[in-house]
This record gives sequence, C-alpha cells and structure tokens, in this order.
Amino acid sequence: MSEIEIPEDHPRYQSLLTRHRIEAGVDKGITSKQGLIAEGRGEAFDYLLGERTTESADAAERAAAAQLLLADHPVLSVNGNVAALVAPEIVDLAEAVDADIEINLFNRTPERMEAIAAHLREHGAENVKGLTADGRIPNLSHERAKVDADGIGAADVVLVPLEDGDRAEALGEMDKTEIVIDLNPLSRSAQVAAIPIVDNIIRAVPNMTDHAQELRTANHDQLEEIVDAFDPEAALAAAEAAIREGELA
Ligand code: PTJ
Repeated sequence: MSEIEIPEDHPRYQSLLTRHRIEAGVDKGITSKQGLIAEGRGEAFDYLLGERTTESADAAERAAAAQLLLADHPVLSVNGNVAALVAPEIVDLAEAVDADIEINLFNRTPERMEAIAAHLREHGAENVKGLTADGRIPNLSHERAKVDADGIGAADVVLVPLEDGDRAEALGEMDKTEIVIDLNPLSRSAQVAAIPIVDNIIRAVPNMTDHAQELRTANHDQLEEIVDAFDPEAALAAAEAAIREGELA
C-alpha cells in the first residue's frame, strides 16, 4: 500500500494516485477547482497513451535535461496542479539542474500563492519565487503575466508544465527557450515549445532528474548535440500517432 489505500499493482494505480493528489491539493487550497477538470483532460490522453512514457517522450525528457543543464538561468514554473502532483520531484529537479522554482497561476490569489509556497517549502524548496511579481510578460492580459523580474523575467530557459494557453507563446516572444510538459500534443503550449514533452508529469519530472544526473559529467558540446538532435515536430507527431493508434500496453 502507498499514500492511498490502493495496492500498487492495481491496473489503475497511477491514475487513482494522481486523482488522489489533485483532490488533496484542492482540499489544501493549492489546486483550483478548474485543476480537477484539467486533470480529467490529461487523464484521458494518458489512458490512450497506455499510461507509459513513450520512447519519444523519454528522448524529449533527455533533451530537456540537457537544455536545462546548458541554461544560464533556468526556471521551473509551478501552478496548482504541478504543486499537488510533484512538489518533491520538482525540488529534486531544481537541485539537479540548478534552477529556480517560480509559482505562476492562472487563478492567482494571495492565499493560493502562499499555500503553494508553503507546500513547496515543506518539500525542501529553499527559495520560492513568484510572490514579488515585480515583472510582467508583455502582451498577456491575465494573471499569468505576473512574474518575478529576477525569476522568469530574467530566465533563458523556462519549464512550463500543464497549461494550455497563450503564456508559452508570449514567453517565446521574449526569446526564452521553453520546455513544455503536457499530455495533449495539440495543446497550444506544446505546439510552440522548443521541447514538448507529451507525458504525465508524475513520470516526466523524475525521469528528467534521472537524465540530468546521468548527464552531469557531459561537456557543453555533448549537451548541445543532444539538444540539436531533438526535433519538436517529430516528437509531437510521434505522440499524436501513439494516441490515435491507441498503442495500449
Ligand atoms: O493553478 P492555476 O490557477 O494556474 O490553474 C492551472 C490549470 C491547470 C487549472 C490551468 O492551467 C488550466 O486550466 O489548464 P488547461 O487549459 O486545462 O491545461 C492543462 C493541460 O495539462 C491540458 O492540456 C492537459 O491535457 C494537461 N495535463 C493535465 N494533467 C496532466 C497534464 N499533462 C501532463 N501530466 C498531467 N498529469
């Protein structure tokens, strides 16, 4: 048994665990009610993918790890779903690639910002950004435009998980390199990402950390080679094909 009363060999274990974490996130004031709907949408895609990391998603996760290691100032953006699902794993990834963690919310309230910051700190995050909000992403009219000037505002590489929206495009216009995690290959964020990762975040983030640890001894040229060999359009096409063909395990 694990954090939920369901044996780990239950065929629906992963999706039940994910649901449980999102529900607990709503109870703690971390996740918005809309986050429950986003979770359902992701779950449907994951079901069609066979709830597994495909070969092409694994390659994207390796390229993402290399890109984060190459960055001067990488930032991992966290919303209410991300915090509920993978808080300790995000802290581990930030440590592995020396990145900042910044909270950025669509449904931004001071209470949720504080609850998420406290949750991340409970899981070992030392410096949580996003609360100062002294910077802005141009051409975005909603709350996601609010960033820390010395966080996402100054980042060269940003990890953008679980948001189908216009922020990814606006960040691209600021010349930031984006890594997107989204189970929907047709999501607007995945479509504009330099590195789209079509995988469940609960598998993607720990796998990125494993790759980053394995690549720690790689030199600059070797890391660049991995990033250059990655083709975002081919990765999106492979994910869409896997979903349409329903390669269920
Ligand atoms: O916490 P806030 O206020 O910033 O709000 C966050 C949500 C998630 C509610 C907001 O960003 C939203 O409404 O998102 P969307 O437009 O529903 O997009 C979420 C995307 O994440 C969808 O494309 C889902 O397929 C995808 N998704 C959901 N769960 C997962 C996922 N992708 C990977 N792993 C998941 N577990």
